[in-house]
Amino acid sequence: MNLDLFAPDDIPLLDVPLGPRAVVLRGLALPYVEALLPDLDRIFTAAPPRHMVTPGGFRMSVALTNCGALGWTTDRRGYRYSDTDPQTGQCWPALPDTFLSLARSAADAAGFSDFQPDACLINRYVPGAGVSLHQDKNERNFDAPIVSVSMGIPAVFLFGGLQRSDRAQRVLLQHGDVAVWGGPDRLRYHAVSPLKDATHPLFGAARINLTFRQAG
Ligand code: MD3
Ligand code: FE
Repeated sequence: MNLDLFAPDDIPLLDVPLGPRAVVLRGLALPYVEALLPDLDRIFTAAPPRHMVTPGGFRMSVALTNCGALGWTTDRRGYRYSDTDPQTGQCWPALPDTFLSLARSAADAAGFSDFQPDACLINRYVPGAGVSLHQDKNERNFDAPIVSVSMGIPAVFLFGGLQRSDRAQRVLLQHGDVAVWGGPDRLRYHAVSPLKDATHPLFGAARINLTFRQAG
């Protein structure tokens, strides 16, 4: 057995098909990361990541922002997509071409041609931050896939089924990994375990996740 293929706690690091239309494409984003950093920086300046509150009143441990025509937000009144940043009343920053070409080549590689995202949710995690089990169901069109790009320190991703109680698979998502989900896997429950302490040469003690959706 090649032990290099396994993380210390036996999480496989190979390309794993997680479902009929769900796959992790290991390292697919690596050639794109350097070129998108200046765009990411501009977005963080115009619309800084912030901790939002769920309808239940919990402050999210993840800080988030958006780029694109629509941005995902939450507050006491609910989850929704909005064409403006509630913090400034301004449009979200545009979806940069560097982001778009990465999202489209990942969708193509997973067999989803003609992916046209209008929303990119940007999550920033620090050690200890995570996201509890949920479905992504605020988008108008469930026919389009979701493309998720992981950068910075690693995270354990939990990939469940269509019922909250379904057993979840664990997948380690590392810098440069891209996950694509669509079709029958589009509404599967998923979560991110609280991150362990770590440091990444480009991102420091942080994980940045870009999630591209067709929301409108
Ligand atoms: C699996 N973010 O923002 S993205 C989210 O790593 C979110 O920041 C996680 O879940 C993160 O909503 C995971 C990957 C993802 C997105 C949508 C999915 C996985 C999915 C929909 C169905 C199944
Ligand atoms: Fe999600």
